[in-house]
Amino acid sequence: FLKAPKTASIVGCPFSGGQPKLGVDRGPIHLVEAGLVNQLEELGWNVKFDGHHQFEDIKFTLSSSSVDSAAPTASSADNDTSTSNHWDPPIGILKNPRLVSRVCEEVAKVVSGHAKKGELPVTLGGDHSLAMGTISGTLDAHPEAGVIWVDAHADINTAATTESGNIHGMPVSFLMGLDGNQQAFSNFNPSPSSQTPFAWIKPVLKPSSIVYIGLRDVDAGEKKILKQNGIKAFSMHDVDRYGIGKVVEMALDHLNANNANPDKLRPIHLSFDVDALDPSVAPSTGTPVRGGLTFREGHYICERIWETGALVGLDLMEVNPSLEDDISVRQTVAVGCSLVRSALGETLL
Ligand code: Z70
Ligand code: MN
Ligand code: MN
Ligand code: MN
Repeated sequence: FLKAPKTASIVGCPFSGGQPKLGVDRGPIHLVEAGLVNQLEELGWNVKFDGHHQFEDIKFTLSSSSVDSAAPTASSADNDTSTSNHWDPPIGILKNPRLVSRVCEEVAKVVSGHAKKGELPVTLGGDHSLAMGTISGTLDAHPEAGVIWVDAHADINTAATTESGNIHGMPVSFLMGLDGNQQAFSNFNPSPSSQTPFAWIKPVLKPSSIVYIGLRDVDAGEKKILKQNGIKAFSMHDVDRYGIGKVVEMALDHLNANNANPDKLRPIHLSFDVDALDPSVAPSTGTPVRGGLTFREGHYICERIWETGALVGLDLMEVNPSLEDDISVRQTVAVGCSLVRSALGETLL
């Protein structure tokens, strides 16, 4: 089986442009300040962390190359993702499309670079649009990898189905190169020569290469997409019916169903949105949905995936330390750290 990497590379991504609520960009800062690096070292990992990534240069480049040079220069408004920057007007209703795309392109390079050196990239978000970068990066280094996506949401809207225009609800559709994006972008393309901002994303993720766990807030358009593409998804209903133990086995079996080499599990990228957990467990997140995973169910998923020895990439997303009271924030940050520890080999005994 896969040899477990001994070096974990923390990719801190203070980014919130994929959704409108301020504060999710401070998630990675809180997770690291809570001692995550030390905690992983105590588990025996060599941890690489050279500071959080700064996306300021991307904003600067985008704003200075803006066609709309007569508009006032963006300043304090740059951080306010609830209104669009003059240099990044919506495409259709998609908000901050150029910024999200460029940030993810950079994250993809960073994650792929770490993974190709045999390290385990651990990306701390930030909002879940970042997974366009992390999964592109993982699949660049491990083309045969499958994805386990743990979330209350399917994050598979296309430009044709999204009702919010928030790109954190869309990353999976871009990774799959779903039709709804191409069509919508060609309708809104301002000049025939200009590429859509997301042109760099290769449609690397096959519908059979992802499994969801924890879904309970899926848009009507997304349900159609899941059905039409035959995508495997375990909702909270399935967790209730089968129990989390069985659900994770079925998820692993699905990813390995057509595996040419049954003795060797496919590599796994685990993308964990903290809102998969019940709001009583992880209250400080942008879109809490009741009826979520318990503390143990969330940790069990991480522990079991670690146990396979196949983990090659990990995301922990959507911790927002500016939502709810201090105690809730501390609780959510602590749970985030402990999910990462479980995925990196912390055992109960
Ligand atoms: C909705 C949308 C979403 C997270 C909300 C919600 C998506 N389906 N994802 N919070 N983490 O806007 O597309
Ligand atoms: Mn780095
Ligand atoms: Mn998500
Ligand atoms: Mn979610």
